[in-house]
Amino acid sequence: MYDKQKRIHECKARGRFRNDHITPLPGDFVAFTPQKGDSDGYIEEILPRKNQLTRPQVVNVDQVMITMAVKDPKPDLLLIDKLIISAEMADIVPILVINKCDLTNSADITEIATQYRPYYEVLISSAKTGEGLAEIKKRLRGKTTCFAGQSAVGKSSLLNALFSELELETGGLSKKTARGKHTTRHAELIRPFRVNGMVVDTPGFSLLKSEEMAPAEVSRHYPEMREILHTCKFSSCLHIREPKCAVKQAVAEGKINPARYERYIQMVETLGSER
Ligand SMILES: Nc1nc2c(ncn2[C@@H]2O[C@H](COP(=O)(O)OP(=O)(O)O)[C@@H](O)[C@H]2O)c(=O)[nH]1
Ligand SMILES: [Mg+2]
Ligand SMILES: [Zn+2]
Repeated sequence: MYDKQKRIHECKARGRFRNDHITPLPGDFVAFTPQKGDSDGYIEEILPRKNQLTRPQVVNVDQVMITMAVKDPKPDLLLIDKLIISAEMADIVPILVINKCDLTNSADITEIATQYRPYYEVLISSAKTGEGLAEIKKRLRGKTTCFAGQSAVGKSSLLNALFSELELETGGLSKKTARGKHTTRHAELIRPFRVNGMVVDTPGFSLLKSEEMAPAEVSRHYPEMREILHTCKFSSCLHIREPKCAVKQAVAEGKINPARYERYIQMVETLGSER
């Protein structure tokens, strides 16, 4: 735990937490009593959490670096859209990272970036050449950040490149070091900044808790749709087959990206069929 002077205290949880089945988790803010010349302490109270991821167990996540590769693997933009929505539902700011930019020309990158740029921050990187790493690092400082995205997009490689002390497993292989093999199959919590700022490397797929959502709610999580929803003829409009729909109108006028809209329909239809 860090105090106001930003000193570290190694704390134990009071026994009553165990009795109440409360476990302090990475990312918690707590009230604690320092002991023995300030180096130790007891956690007295866990302050309210703004969110909680289940796998990995981490709380108070500020932002998620939703990572994709421009190719190898081909970006799954429906997954990206889902991750954005689950992040926003948990009060986590989504930031998109398009990695492996060394593998292709800028037209491919622009095609993806323009779908998101008006509404979300989009960073472009290469763990191989180091391009864009400084931009990512700047945004990690002082925040609790989770990296998420398809397997093999380069999440662990980015973190290794950002923080030279890390030896995360990449490409399914351990980074070979003098100290031998480092094998980590589960999520890793990393505290790369001396004072605050924590990073969670998740293996492959989204580990954000998926929330229950009614199909009619989906469009509220699209910034490009949100402002015009109230002008649809029907308040229950799903913006797919209904007449006098402001969203369909905006797509026709080129104000909403057609690829994003196509994926919106897929999202609503899968939700509908799961119910
Ligand atoms: N060319 C290129 N390869 C990369 C880049 N980032 C990661 N890789 C490679 O992609 C593979 C998967 O990377 P990894 O970090 O394990 O992905 P993760 O599953 O998202 O953690 C590895 O073979 C990496 O060497 C990059 O920016 N450019
Ligand atoms: Mg990894
Ligand atoms: Zn509509």
